[in-house]
Amino acid sequence: MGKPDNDGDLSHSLYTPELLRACQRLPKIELHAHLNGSVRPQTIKDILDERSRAGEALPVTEQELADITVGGERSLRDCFRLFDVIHAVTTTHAAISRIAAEVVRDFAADRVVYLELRTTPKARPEYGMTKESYTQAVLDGIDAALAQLRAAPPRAASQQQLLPADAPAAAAVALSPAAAGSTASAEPGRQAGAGAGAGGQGAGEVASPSHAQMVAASEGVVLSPRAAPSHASAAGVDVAASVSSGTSAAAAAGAGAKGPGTMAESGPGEDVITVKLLLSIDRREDAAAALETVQLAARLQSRGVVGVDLSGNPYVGAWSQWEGALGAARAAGLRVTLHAGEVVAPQEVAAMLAWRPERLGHCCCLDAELAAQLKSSAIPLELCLTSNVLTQSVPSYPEHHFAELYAAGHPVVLCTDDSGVFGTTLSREYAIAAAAFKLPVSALHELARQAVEYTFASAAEKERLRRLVARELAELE
Ligand code: 6MZ
Repeated sequence: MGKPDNDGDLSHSLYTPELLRACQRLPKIELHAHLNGSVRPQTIKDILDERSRAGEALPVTEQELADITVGGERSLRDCFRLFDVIHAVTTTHAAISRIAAEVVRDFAADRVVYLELRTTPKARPEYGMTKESYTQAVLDGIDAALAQLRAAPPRAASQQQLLPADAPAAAAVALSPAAAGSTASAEPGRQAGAGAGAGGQGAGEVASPSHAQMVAASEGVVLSPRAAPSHASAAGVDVAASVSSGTSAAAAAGAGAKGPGTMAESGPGEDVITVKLLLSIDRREDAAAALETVQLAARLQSRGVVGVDLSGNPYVGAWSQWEGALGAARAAGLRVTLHAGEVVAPQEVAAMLAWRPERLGHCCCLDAELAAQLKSSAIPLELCLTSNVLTQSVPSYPEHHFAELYAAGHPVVLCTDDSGVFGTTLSREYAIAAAAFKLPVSALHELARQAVEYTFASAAEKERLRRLVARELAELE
């Protein structure tokens, strides 16, 4: 599991640092990101260190830890074993809040202006955790990150600077799979203090390197210290937080954002990241457990839960198990997205298409008939290039079905899936798409623009996002 390979080099050779930088400047929409799959590898290490210092027996072996931190190509089956390892580490509400806060800040740092994060509520009585308390911890972490981002000084998009590739890499950290097996780490140890109400910060939020940092380091791109918070130290500059203040973080105090999903109606110049939450049903869950998740999602709509996802090991479970719960989600006004066709499963994909979810994820392994049905359905598709290549669901970037669907005009949105596990960022996914499918800058802009239409945001929020994305793109044109 997790054998280092040269995929990082492969994608590296696909795009230039300049292209990556251009993609980092785009205002982007992320619609398919799993919380625990987006965890910073360093955070897993930190949590283990804390538990070790507390004298606890560690739940993972050295090898399993290396699998998380090194990355690289792994089969889908290995991927799901890796998620079990991550879940074995992230057993406290504090850890869950911390991860949620870091993930929000990482996406903001990557200039994501709207994030639909998804996670599987977990009932773990042995840790005093219910599905509800788990989800509250996630929401608390999101709130804490938003509070911190609101407190950061607003910066116009045009002020954000990326230093040239040959600038000194003061903040460079190499934990990335894109660095092909490098284990070097800057071991940043600064306490970042994520702001009021941070459930996860009680344990001390260490400025572990974000995916943006890792990708930037591997590309020789240095995120500008100019954007760093004034308290950042040379030894551990939290570039994630710093760049976020230059992207969507200008949720100026008083913008009125009240938590995830309550992005304020802000005026010109006030750029905020909006975060919504989807609750995932794990394919290992039976009908009753799936319904519990749906009911929880329905209760938490006022806190920014907008939908339900079906995900998990595609070799496990059957569609009939969850259809009832998904129907209840729909009846409660929740939107539904389904992982479909990550492996060959024609009957299931046909049933999913017939059910007509609001969005689908992946759809890698469709035969010609199903592919035609997908196209005629016009159901927007979340596509995760690196995830699909690394898990061998598709043979290579240029052969990814993005090309065919995009050419056919099918609605598609680029997403990261599991930025921690696959060592990627949304900017990097845009750069890979641009290079692999020879997309001009104007096409990237259009992809970013169109993504707004596929969000589960309300009509008013979509309108606001359209304006925000248009304004930021206009600054780049
Ligand atoms: C299907 C996936 C996935 O929910 O604990 N997950 N499900 N296909 C994928 N492609 C690689 N990647 C992640 O995040 C981790 C969980 O998300 C789902 C799996 O159920 C995994 O356990 P949360 O936050």
